[in-house]
Amino acid sequence: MESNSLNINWYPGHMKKTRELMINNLKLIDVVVEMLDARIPFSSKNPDIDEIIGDKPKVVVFNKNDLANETITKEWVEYYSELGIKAIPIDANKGAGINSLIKECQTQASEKMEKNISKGIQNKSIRLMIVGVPNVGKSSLINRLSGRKSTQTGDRPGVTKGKQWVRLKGNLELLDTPGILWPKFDDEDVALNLAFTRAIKDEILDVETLGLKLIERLMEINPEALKTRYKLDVISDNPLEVMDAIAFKRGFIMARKEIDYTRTALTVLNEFREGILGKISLERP
Ligand SMILES: Nc1nc2c(ncn2[C@@H]2O[C@H](COP(=O)(O)OP(=O)(O)OP(=O)(O)O)[C@@H](O)[C@H]2O)c(=O)[nH]1
Ligand SMILES: [Mg+2]
Repeated sequence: MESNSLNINWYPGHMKKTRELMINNLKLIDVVVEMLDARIPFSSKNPDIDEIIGDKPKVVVFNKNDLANETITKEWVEYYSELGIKAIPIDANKGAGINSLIKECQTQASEKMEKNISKGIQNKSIRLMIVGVPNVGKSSLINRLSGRKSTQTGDRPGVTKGKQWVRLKGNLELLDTPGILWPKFDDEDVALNLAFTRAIKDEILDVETLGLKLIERLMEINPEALKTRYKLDVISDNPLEVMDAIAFKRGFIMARKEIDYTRTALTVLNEFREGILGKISLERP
């Protein structure tokens, strides 16, 4: 599918290696761009990243904001702002928010640049690194910032030997290998959010159950989206009945009038992921 890293198993040894690589790369970096999914800013945040970054300047981006609820994204920006952290909603595919991101990186690095100048160091560029969980859009942002069509394949932790820097406008340089972070594991809701948005593979649950769980979640946060998209007159308060109703409306019925649950589940999951169900955020601050 989209990428191999969906199949990464985050066993402890791998986490330790990734962490060490990240800490080594960080020594070269002036500003960290921490990428979160605008639909799930809590669930898509790596649990250890703040400790790894330490007091290095950081900018948060809420990516895939084109798929998120605008009002809820504003609440998240506000919430981060109260924590003293600048968060910028972006769409790495289409480029919305990219200029604000570049500006904020320059702002974050200005203290360091002034220090350099006072030490007589001139023209040193600001070095950035993007970090985030799988599938959050790191490569898309790198491509967007660098204006290239594709980043190298094999950009996995431990694979890259020499460091590649990409020149950006405005005195910025970007490490072209992003830091792929492990997601949170401990909480079922978080795991579901990550699976709904494809940060982890579907196989954490069978696809039918995952689809049913998504229907259940949408019934809580946005039943209108389900009603409108699947032309349901009334919506039952039983998720399985809602799933059946969707299957009937779509004609996902097999021989002997059995419901094709796999197809129904995949349809709802895909239509959520592609934004066809609407701009839906799964988490509020
Ligand atoms: N709608 C939407 N899709 C996006 C956006 N950014 C990235 N995507 C899509 O999300 C998927 C993953 O994007 P990548 O850039 O490959 O993500 P990544 O973080 O590099 O993923 P890994 O390399 O697997 O860790 C692709 O299908 C992108 O097209 C965005 O802002 N909006
Ligand atoms: Mg990538």
